[in-house]
Amino acid sequence: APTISRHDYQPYPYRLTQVTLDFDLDPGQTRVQAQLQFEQAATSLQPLVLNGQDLQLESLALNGRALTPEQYQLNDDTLVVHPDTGTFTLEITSLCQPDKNTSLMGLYVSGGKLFTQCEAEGFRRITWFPDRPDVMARYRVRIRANKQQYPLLLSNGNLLEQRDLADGRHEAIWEDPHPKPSYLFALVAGSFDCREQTIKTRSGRDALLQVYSDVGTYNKTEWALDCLTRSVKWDESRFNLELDLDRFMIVAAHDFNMGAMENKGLNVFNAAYVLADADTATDAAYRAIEAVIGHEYFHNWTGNRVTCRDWFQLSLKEGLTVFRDQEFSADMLAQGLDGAEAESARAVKRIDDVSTLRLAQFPEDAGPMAHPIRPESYQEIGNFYTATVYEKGAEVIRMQHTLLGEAGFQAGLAEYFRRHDGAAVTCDDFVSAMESVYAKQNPGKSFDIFRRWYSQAGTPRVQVSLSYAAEDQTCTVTLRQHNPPVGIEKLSTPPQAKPPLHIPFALGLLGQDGQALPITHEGKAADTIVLDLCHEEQSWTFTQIPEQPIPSLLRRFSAPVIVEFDRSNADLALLTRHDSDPFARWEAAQTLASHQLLALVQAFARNTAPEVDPHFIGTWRSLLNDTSLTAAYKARVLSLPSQRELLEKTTPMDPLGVVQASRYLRVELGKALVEPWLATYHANTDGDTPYQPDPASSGRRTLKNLALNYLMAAQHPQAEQLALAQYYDARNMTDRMGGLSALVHYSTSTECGRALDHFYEQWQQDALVIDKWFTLQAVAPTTSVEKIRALMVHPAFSMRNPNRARALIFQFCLNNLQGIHTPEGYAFWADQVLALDQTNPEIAARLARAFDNWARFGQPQRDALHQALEHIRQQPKLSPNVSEIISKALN
Ligand code: B3K
Ligand code: ZN
Repeated sequence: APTISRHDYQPYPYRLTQVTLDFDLDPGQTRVQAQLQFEQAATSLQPLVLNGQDLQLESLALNGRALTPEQYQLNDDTLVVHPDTGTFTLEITSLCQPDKNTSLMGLYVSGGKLFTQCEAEGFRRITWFPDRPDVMARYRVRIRANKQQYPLLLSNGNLLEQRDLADGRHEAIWEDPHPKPSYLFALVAGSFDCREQTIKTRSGRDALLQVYSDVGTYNKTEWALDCLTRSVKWDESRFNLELDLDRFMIVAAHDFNMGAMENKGLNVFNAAYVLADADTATDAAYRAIEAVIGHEYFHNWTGNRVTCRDWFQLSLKEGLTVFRDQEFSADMLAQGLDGAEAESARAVKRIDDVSTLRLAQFPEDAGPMAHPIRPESYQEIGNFYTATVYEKGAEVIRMQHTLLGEAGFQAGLAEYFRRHDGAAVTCDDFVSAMESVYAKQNPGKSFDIFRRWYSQAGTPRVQVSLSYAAEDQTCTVTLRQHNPPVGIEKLSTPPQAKPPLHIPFALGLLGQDGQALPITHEGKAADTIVLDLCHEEQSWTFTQIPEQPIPSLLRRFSAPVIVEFDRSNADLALLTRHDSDPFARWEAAQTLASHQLLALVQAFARNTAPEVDPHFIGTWRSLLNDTSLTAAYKARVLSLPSQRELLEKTTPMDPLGVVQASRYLRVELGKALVEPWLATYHANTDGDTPYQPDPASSGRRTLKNLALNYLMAAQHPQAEQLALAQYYDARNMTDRMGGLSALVHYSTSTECGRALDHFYEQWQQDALVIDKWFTLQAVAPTTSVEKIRALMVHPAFSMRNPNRARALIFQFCLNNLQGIHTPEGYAFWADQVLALDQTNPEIAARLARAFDNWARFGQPQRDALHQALEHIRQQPKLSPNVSEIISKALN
């Protein structure tokens, strides 16, 4: 496939003033009549190039006159027309086949209903069109379909008319008053339950909020509607942004490639991010639903009102909207709290987000797919909905928030909307709006250096050194940044030198007793200061520091960088006990745990006796007994780094050593702390209180389940009984899964299999719960490829359903290190990439990325992975999606 470069952007030579679409829906063959009104935008009349894919052209007319095949060019994926007037109407009739569409892009069938997914380039599967985000138009849509099969016909905007037709058909006419790019178009048809509520927006307008889901699932949409209502309110109160629609709809689909889609006024969601009740959804699912509903709703301003000029600017909307949903979730956790309590509640969210960043984005930024948050080129845009564009993009927004402060950030955002409302713009436009406020706050300063975050890939490393002069009570902190070459940059000789970035580095100092030492910086004294690192190396000297301090570094994770600072485990232990920044405190505990785990990996590699440092156990014990910590926070602090996180820290990567070390340490921590784990387990059991997904009680459940896992790991004589009782007696899915998961991970008895069978019996009608059943087995340490293959022929398994494929195949390939890092494992992975590629290239390409870091493994994994990648590459007819990933991995 050809490579598309950011620098080749050309404006479209025509404006599109009106789009009228007529749909004659039929799953076998849907007819679409499009009427497109164009207006010349370039200085001369140019050929009109439209995109199309898997369409059959029935007829084409220009200004009411039918065109003969000699008058246009119909190519594989474009249709070229030659207008002879500046203003003209093009009428296109085409056919598509929703029930043959397994890619889930464009118009497709799921559960007997019809859905669309258009971002990024799916609209071209619906009709020929200028399918690019900078062509915005008003849409009027008429949908006709069989009334019994499709009683509900939805599209964007307002419902103008609905009436019955002959032959059992009916029609609905929708009009969207807001001009939009084609990627925000949506259509849904089928039979649904609907939960709705009318709310008043801040200016006093009525808005109808609706959640549509499968018939029979009305009882599972209360939380979703509540999340939507809170999202609307929050965007008003925190961001001063009001809903601009009379009607806002969310529809749940069971087959969906991603989490959800922010189509204007008609969000289509993966059902996993809509449906929840106490019996079927875990606390984590409730929080995820809140985050995704928030995210899609917030896109209404950041993405829809102001959209992207081209797909290289994707982070303009995604990074910003992830930042907004992260803040929404944090604010929801901290609701009703203030001071240190609120900060600790927010830190829980920050910890989870930073863990995701390190797990998914840091490796991406160090591997063959490394790209700046604003990529320079791509072959398939579907491959660039990445952790870098989303999560690192959000960090880049967060740094601007840190540099400007909350009020300054809000002023910058207001300026952004003042300048660009209704337009399709670039990341540079966003930074310029923010910079206008920054320059006012900081005369003479600019974002010239900051902007490099948009063009530079790779995770910066920041080396810290600190010197203390007792005689004059000064402390000098030196920060030095490196931006090593990554990805394809490594191929150029000599490797490209990369300039320094603007890194806001938050810092605190602790005395030897753990108390905060205030720092005077820029005329103010504070416990936490933010240093502006803009050069390769900079030093700051602080006065009136009474003793040799222990630094607390990169508080709140103020920049997406790796800190390099050698320090003793004793200092780390002090930070885990006393750091007043809850993020940095967690970080210290994680670093201690990593040191311990890496020592164990080494011991196993050298065949020496594994040893656990008693001080480490002591630190864990004191954290476990610390009554000042909330349960949710405590659960984060006492969770060991995941196996995948640890794997990233081994050089060369040693998956089996990581599995052994992780297991060993969990057993030892379980045994050494049996009493406090048991006490913690019982103290956090909620008894008869009815289930609520609130932060406090869900924090207790997380901690209780963590305790259960440690007890199971230690093979405590009561543990299995506790787990079984918790599983069978549970009155909510969090407890039920907690019990079952502990059994699946640690039990050696036949009770585990019985519980799994019981679970299936109980929940076989509920697809989202059965996904969990597949996942549990996929990640169980005893699960082999053979077992996965057996599960794939289970009647409930289907490769066509992305949730199911993710639950079993992706989970096994990504999170079962022991099972996948075998010769059969790699062959299995390659087979599944190829199988998925036949039906759903977007999903296949995601799985293909599982081992793009193959070159960092030790032997024999490295050669075996290379061979598996080569095997994929040699197949004829790879999709452009998979082909881009594999060729970059093998570069
Ligand atoms: N904007 C969508 C992404 C859909 C892309 C599919 N190829 C989801 C989101 O970020 O809100
Ligand atoms: Zn998004």
